[in-house]
Amino acid sequence: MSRGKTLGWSDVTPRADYMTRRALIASAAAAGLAGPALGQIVAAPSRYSTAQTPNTREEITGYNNFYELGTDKADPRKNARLLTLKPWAVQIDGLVDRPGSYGLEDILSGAQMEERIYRLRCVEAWSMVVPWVGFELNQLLARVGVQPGAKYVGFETLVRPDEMPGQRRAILDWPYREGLRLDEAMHPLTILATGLYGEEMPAQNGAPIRLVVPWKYGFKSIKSIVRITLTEREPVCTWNAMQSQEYGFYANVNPEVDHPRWSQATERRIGGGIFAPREPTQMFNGYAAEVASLYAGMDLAKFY
Ligand SMILES: Nc1nc2c(c(=O)[nH]1)N[C@H]1C(S)=C(S)[C@@H](COP(=O)(O)O)O[C@H]1N2
Ligand SMILES: [Mo]
Repeated sequence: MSRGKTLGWSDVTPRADYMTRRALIASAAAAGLAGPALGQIVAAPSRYSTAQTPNTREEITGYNNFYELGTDKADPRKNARLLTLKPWAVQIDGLVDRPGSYGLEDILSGAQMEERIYRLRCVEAWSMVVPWVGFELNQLLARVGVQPGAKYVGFETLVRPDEMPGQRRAILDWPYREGLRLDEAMHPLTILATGLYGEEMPAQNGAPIRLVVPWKYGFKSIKSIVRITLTEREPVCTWNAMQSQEYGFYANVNPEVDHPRWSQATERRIGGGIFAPREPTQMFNGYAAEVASLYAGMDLAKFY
């Protein structure tokens, strides 16, 4: 981890990966920018994308978990228009060299955007494939300078009950909070997503900026982030704090460790139709080759 000097984006984005033209337009639009020279952008699929066919935009934006906007799967889309997305800032604090409130435009200005087609496995045993647009969280962490004592990263969602009807009720202990171990946060699969299907992130999917950690149950992928805190201690996570027997801190997708109230061995792919057979759930949601080494020697039934 670099420390002691101010990092420009060019210092932390060594790879020559280029986002698609559509993704670039989306991120530039999200940042309120005119956009750089589009002609120079080369479209290249990310090596981290799955070859599976993504779910439709209708499925991805119409079947959501975003309790701030309601608990029914159709509520978030219905209530999406209530949310004010501009201006948006993210407070970055705790064990970092350059704490502060970072405007979204600033965060996106130097980020190396890519399209990442990822599998998404909800702890409720349904799944989708989503073509996100985003950038690796490690880019932002390098830019703010992670201090040596930091071992975890905590995240918080916006609290704005007048715009988020779900927050007027004590469904969860607001703000929605999540966290990762620092090595999980630094992993190249872990992204901050600002769009999907090459367009600006719909509010119901966690606009303007949300976490995506594809090998963990969906509840770890916290939406509409306003705060990122580097800590020495494991951060409080909403679902884990509420029901720790059912939702662990790690929440790695694991077909061998059942939820106390249902099996995690199989999943229902959204959009498959009522006659489609359930699909077997894969260890680490199919990302074992990339992430299993993070948990070497850990008892995954104990650290669920
Ligand atoms: N702030 C916040 N983030 C959240 C949630 C939520 O209720 N509030 N739901 C989580 C759950 S359970 C899942 S499965 C995913 C769903 O993301 P999607 O609606 O984009 O598919 O978002 C996660 N992030
Ligand atoms: Mo979920």
